[in-house]
Amino acid sequence: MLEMNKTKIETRIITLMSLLIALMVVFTRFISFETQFLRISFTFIPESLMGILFGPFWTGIGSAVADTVGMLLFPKGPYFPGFTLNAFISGAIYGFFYYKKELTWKRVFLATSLVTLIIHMFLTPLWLGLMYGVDLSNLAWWIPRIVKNIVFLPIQVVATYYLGNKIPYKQILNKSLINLK
Ligand code: FOL
Repeated sequence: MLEMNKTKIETRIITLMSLLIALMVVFTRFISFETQFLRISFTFIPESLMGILFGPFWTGIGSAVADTVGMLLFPKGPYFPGFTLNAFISGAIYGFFYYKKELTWKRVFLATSLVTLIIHMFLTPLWLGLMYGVDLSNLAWWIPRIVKNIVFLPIQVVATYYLGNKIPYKQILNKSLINLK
């Protein structure tokens, strides 16, 4: 009896993770703006939700799976493993900052700034440089990226704060898990 309930809880967790991974694929591949050198997406929404609920390790894994599955099913350009690493690191950062923590403005701003600096302003330009042979000393190339990140950072901070504080999905989830015990 106890074993069956444990299986049921695990099934719900796996189902929820799969749903969030599917949402990441949709947000990255379909509800996004993409050029060869720049992508604007709201993938941080399901990714942060996963971070809140499942922590750094599983969010890193989930984001990397979403990148790989998304590229396999809906290829846009050549597969490059650097972006899978990006997905893992950003997922791990959201999980590290948001799992079992109160989502204060400071905490959300810190996590978002860290992902912006490490992923969007350092690693992604590095991968794009390696992939397409971009000359990264060309300042004109950086302008759209810098503008995107300056505009997007406050949008992401406000959206994440709202997501983490105004929606009682956490209680809903806890209830549905506790009711199984
Ligand atoms: N390889 C893999 N593994 N995944 C990909 O998504 C991928 N995408 C491309 C090529 N190889 C890939 C297509 N090219 C950005 C721009 C172009 C691009 C890939 C990524 C980019 O600017 N990414 C930003 C924003 C990501 C977001 O907001 O979702 C980044 O910082 O990663």
